[in-house]
Amino acid sequence: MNSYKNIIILTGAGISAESGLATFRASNGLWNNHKVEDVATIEAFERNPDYVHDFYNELKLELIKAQPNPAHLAITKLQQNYPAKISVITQNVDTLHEKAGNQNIYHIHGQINQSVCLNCGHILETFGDVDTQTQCHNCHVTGMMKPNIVFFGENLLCMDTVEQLLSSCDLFLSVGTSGVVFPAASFVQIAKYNGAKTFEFNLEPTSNNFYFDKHIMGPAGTTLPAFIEELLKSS
Ligand code: BV8
Repeated sequence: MNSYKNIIILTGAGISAESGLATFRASNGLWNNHKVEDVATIEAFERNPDYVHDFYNELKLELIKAQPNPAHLAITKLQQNYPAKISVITQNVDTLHEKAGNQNIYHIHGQINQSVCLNCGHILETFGDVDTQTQCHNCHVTGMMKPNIVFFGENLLCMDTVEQLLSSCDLFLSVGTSGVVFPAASFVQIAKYNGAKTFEFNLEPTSNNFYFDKHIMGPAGTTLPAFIEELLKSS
């Protein structure tokens, strides 16, 4: 194995599957019995904010109980022992990377324990319920809180940093993502173009096939720790 200086680990719902959390596209297109387009679009939120708030308040109860699995923990081990800049770019809104002690985490699709005030931009951090009656702690306006989740049709968060990281990346690991949602699905292409070695960790090859140097099949809770052990041995 080479020695790397700028590592990106892109994660999707698959890294949290072994922590008991549902992925998005494994079931019959329903996600926690809701259609994604009924809850994860800006139109859905504008049409029925209470319905979307209820969905995310319910999801919070599930995500708060989940514990990190060996895949999340292996990332902490790598960050603590491998001499490189190691960034976690996650599409997940759960906080399992934080719970595992990962550092340099970028939630490009937002975070379940955050709501944003559409009036003043204040971020409210809470695992408690938020709804159209919630008053902003900063501007004190009521009814303007939105889950700090990037809905379909909204721009991603942290993209300036992500673009910088991708420009100098020399090792790109994609873990548990189907490569269906853009622009996250295009990150491997950018990394590859910039000369990175690219590895995909999934149960099956995904639509991004072409851009990966190697596909490491199997559950991430097994494959990622094994890969990281090898990387640490070689450093
Ligand atoms: C954007 C928030 C610019 C909810 C999410 C029309 C108008 C506007 C935009 C578009 C449009 N048409 C297309 C687009 C682009 C759109 C898009 O990509 N659509 C897709 C569906 C075609 N993207 C956007 O809208 C993005 N914004 O483009 O802004 C813009 C703005 C205006 C107008 C034009 C452009 C916003 C994208 C973010 C949407 N929000 N989530 C929430 O999370 O609560 S996306 C949602 O999908 C989640 O964030 C999730 O993380 C993400 C990706 O899914 P995955 O994580 O990959 O999960 P999935 O279930 O799919 O796959 C899991 C994988 O794990 C599988 O491969 C499985 O095999 C594997 N696995 C399972 N178990 C394991 C495992 N692997 C290893 N081990 C295991 N144990």
